Amino acid sequence: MSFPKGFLWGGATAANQYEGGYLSGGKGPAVADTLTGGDGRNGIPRKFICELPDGTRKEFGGMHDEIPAGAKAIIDPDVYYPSHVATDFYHHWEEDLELMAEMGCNVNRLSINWTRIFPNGDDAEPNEEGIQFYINVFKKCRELGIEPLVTIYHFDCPLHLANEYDGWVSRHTLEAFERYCDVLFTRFKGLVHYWLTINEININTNFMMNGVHEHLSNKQNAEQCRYHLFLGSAYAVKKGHEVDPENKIGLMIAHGGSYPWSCDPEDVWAELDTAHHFKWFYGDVQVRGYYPAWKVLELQREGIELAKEPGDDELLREGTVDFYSFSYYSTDVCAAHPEEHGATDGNMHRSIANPYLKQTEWGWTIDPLGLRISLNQIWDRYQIPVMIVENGFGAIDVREEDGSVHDQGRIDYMRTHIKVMKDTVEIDGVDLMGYTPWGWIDVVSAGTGEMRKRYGFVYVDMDDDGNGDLSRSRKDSFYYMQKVYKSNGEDLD
Ligand code: P53
Repeated sequence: MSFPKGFLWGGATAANQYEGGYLSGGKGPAVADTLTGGDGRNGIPRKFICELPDGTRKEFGGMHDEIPAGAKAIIDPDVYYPSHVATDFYHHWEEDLELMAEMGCNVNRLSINWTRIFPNGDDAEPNEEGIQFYINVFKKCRELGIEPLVTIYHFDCPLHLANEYDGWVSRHTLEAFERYCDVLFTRFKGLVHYWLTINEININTNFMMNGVHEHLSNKQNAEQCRYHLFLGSAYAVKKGHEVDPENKIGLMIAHGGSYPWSCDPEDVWAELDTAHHFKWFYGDVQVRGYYPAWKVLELQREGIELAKEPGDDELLREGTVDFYSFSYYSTDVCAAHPEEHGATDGNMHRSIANPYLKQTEWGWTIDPLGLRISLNQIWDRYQIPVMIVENGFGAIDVREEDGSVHDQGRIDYMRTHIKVMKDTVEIDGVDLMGYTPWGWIDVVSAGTGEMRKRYGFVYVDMDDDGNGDLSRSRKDSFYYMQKVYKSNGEDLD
């Protein structure tokens, strides 16, 4: 058997990187709107400009620096912010959805901008204009035979909640999120049947993702943030099922495969311990409905006591997900003594170069077989349907005079990964639901804020300084994906 009939083929984006329309139609500012562009290949991070409690201003590096308590991220009118226009789905949505349909997609993973629905995150009433925007988008998707797959929360904490409430550290943010979920499920009922709760819930404890101050020095903050995210996810699952039993609601984890450096049990343990902390913890809580024993013991040892409320434990158990979705880009190597193997500080954590694998220009390993390994591990562990909701090749593209883009590297990346998916379905029997490669159309990079790091099958004319007419053109990979999708994954040559 090859890919089953009805397999979901599509593409993925996130509002904060794609939509633009900053403050249009009643939208409020999100943390993502205060992040500048960076330069990933030259180690220049994205930045936040913050106002400190003493009234002075200071810049902090996006993902890694700690934002001190009381600091508030601000928008400086003289600075360029890539999310404000991004690649302007807000004004190109009809054209873009038609391109998606032309490519043969039957699913569209996109996220809703929380601040388009609630401009401050916790307003008394939702913003009708924002709701209507998404109703139009979903209706158009359905007309085109495309099933929306909606990420409820993708790196877009409302700025008000981040600055005034310490983001997801606060129960107030969780409660605001629950009201946001209520609006989505009731207002989009019948238009949307597939949902993801919290994007990459496992890389989410900093200011950039979740408005958390002191995310490094204060472990209590990080754990409390995680706890609230789990409750938010569980609430979404429970509420979504109540409003419409047809809803299928999944978790979303940055999966990142990992290997031990050697067969030395010390290295094997280092890998398991890393995987437990980096990803399995998050899957275990959201699939099983409770914290694993090792995590409970770890919190006790470290003297961290989560602030809980009555009913929380029940909610976690009742809000377990219908399917496991994840992003997969690359794999890492773990060792008991990473410094002995030339470890460097990677995008999210220390990593060791794998001598068997090539890397992209941004230093991400290219590892198709690692995807088969991950899919099998997830399926073996949880026995619920699995979906790959991000995967792709971030690279510099050159648009020729005639609008064409010859992106053979991306085609090779897609072919090798889809071939492995086929083996996973045909040979391993993994219950794989679908595939939505990241940034099917060019979007702003989350990690670096760049436009030049492109993933799309559709090129968008926009550069790192905001120059470009935003016109769309089909890359060679567009025609390749069209062939793959229209043959239900049979024609991969
Ligand atoms: P970019 C790393 C860093 C930041 C976000 O990443 C990431 C990752 C990798 O897991 O996660 C996802 O744009 C994310 C998307 C993002 C994509 O990876 O830094 O869900 O928002 O664009 C690719 O190349």
